[in-house]
Amino acid sequence: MTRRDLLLASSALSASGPAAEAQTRRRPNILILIADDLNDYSLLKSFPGVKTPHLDKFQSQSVTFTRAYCAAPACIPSRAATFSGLYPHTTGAYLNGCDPWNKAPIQSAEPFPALFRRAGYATFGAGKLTHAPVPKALERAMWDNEPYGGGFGPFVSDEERGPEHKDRFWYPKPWTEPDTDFPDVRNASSAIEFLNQPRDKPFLLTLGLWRPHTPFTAPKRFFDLYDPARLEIPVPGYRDGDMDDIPALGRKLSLLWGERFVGAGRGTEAEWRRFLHAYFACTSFADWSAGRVLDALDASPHARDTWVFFFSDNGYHCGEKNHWEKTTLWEKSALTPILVRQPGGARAGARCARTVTQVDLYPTLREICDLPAPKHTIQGRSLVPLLRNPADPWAHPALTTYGEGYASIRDERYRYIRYPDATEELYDHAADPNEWNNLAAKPESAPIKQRLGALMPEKFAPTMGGRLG
Ligand SMILES: [Ca+2]
Ligand SMILES: [Ca+2]
Repeated sequence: MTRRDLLLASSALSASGPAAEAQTRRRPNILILIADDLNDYSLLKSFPGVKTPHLDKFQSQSVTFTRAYCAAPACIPSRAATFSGLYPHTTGAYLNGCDPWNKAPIQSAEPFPALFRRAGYATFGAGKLTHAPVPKALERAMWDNEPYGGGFGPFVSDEERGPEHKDRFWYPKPWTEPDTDFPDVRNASSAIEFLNQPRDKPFLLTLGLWRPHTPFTAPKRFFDLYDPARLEIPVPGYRDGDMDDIPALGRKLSLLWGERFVGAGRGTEAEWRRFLHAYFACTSFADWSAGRVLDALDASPHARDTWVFFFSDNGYHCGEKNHWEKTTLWEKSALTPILVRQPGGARAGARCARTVTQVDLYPTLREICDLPAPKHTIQGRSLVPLLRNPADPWAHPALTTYGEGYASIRDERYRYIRYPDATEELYDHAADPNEWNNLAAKPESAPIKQRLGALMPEKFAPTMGGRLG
């Protein structure tokens, strides 16, 4: 057994080991970096030329879960599921605007930062975390500090946008004012300050970045990394006529957001290039922000005993399936690769192709840090066996939902989608990674649909409310 294996084995062992042993061995630190609306273009190199040098380096040190999916393809329900360890179909937190932390059953759940804190960890949160109001008492149970969010800005002013651009979220601009105009810069600096302090107990540090989410403002140097005239248009996953075999409810999801930037459908080529340019710039900006914190960790006394997790709350369309942003049940919205760097560099650079979800993160963190049982029963499965051996058997397809009765099941080969009116889509990723050919109506698909359909929720909790788009 190598030293790396021993390190990993010791953390896995402690979950079942005697309490006395756990008390004498200091628990590891945890650093969690959450990006907002970052898709797989850079992490899986599915779009050529997106520049993320810091995450590339971090990925070479980490295990990448290449088939990791969000529980819900929008900020608030995705984060509610990740922080609570509960799937949306069991809580009703499906949509943005649903206010999950003030309603049963999530209001009585113990989010993982609160469990860490109760177990004796120092906890520090900054940036975009739950992105929904958390009652003060619960916030105090979660964090030692009062987490500073900061918001989506900076935005381009009304005067500069002009009356023809009403939506301040959809006006890209290379920013020439100071970097500190960006909450991501200020929050990363506060995380770095935290890392540079000596600690007498283990810590959980969670930093939520606001980019690459709109508004597409980023320091100008990140826009300067790209020549919009050279970006690939149409995007690699786009195909004319792709919507022809999609049920009406799927087409309806596709039109959400569409008119905000380019009008329904493709818009013009110039608008498409402008969108991509801005998204790539904001992606490179998020990469730089993550890199600042990772570099600070590696230069700190905590580098050797800290696990690092990186993921985005949801994926992102840039014109694939005539769609912009997230809020669909297709691969582009659901895919959120998870990167995990283990102390000692175990399995550095490995890729795990098993289908996992962000709901699996809570039980994973609990096992790694040997935490006591949370106050509520969490769902998901610990990823520790896959971190030890990325090829370990794992017969758990990933579930993504977006509203009552909207469900998508992904196994290592297929994606099966079912809408509330019983219309369906089925895609074979072995032959069709862009999900262009809906096979649901083919007679030979029946046993596949039956097998995957049996894994969908039998019941959907009543929705907590919110909005589709
Ligand atoms: Ca998001
Ligand atoms: Ca199609």
